[in-house]
Amino acid sequence: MKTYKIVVAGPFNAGKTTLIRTLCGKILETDRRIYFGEGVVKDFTTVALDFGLFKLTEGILVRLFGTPGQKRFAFMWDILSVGMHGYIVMVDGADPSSFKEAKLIYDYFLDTFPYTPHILAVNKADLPGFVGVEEVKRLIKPHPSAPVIPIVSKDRESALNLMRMMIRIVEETYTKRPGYPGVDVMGELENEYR
Ligand SMILES: Nc1nc2c(ncn2[C@@H]2O[C@H](COP(=O)(O)OP(=O)(O)OP(=O)(O)O)[C@@H](O)[C@H]2O)c(=O)[nH]1
Ligand SMILES: [Mg+2]
Repeated sequence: MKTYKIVVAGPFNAGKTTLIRTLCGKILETDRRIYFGEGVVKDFTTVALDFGLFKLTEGILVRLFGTPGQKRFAFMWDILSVGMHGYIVMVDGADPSSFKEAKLIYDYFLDTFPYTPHILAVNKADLPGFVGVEEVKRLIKPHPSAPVIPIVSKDRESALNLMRMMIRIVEETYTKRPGYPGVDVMGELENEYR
C-alpha cells in the first residue's frame, strides 16, 4: 500500500475541515467555539489540526492534514507540513474579501516548499456568489504548474476528483525523483484507523 501525506491549507472558513470530513468520514478535529471576531460568520473554527485517512484506490492510502485558518495559528503550518508529498490551498470562491489572505498563505507555501506539487482549489462553486477560477487566478497568481480547479468540498464526487488530481500530480512528480516517497510509512498503526 502506498501512503501519501497531503496538507490542506487556506484562510478561515474556506472549507478545509469540510473537505476532510467529506473524504474521511470520522476524523480527528480540533474545532472550538469562536468567542470573538470571526464568530459572526460561523460558530466553530479549527484551532490545531484536522486529520483523516481514506483509501483513494485499493493501493493508495491518503493521510490528510488540515491547517487552522485563523492567522494566530499560523505556526502550525510548518509543523503539519513535515514530510508532506503535496498540498492543497483552498479558497472560498464566494468570498472575495478572503482572497488577500489566501494569497499570503499561497505565497508562503510556494516560497517555503518550492518543489512540492500543489493545487489551488476554489471552493463553494455551488454558491450563487462564486466568482469563478479566472478571477481567483488573476488575484492569487499561482505558479504556472499549479492546477486551479473549482470544487464543492461538501460534495463527495467533487472532493474525490480533487484528490485524484492531487495524487496524480504527486505520483508524476516523484517518479521523476527516484527513491522519494510512496512508501508505507505508518504500516500497522494506520490499520487502527481503517
Ligand atoms: N455552500 C458550501 N458551503 C461550504 C462548502 N464547504 C464548506 N462550506 C461551509 O463553509 C463553512 C466553513 O467550513 P469549514 O470546513 O469549517 O472551513 P475551514 O476552512 O475548516 O475553517 P477554519 O478551520 O475555521 O479555518 C461551513 O459553514 C461549511 O458548511 C461548500 O462546498 N459549499
Ligand atoms: Mg477547519
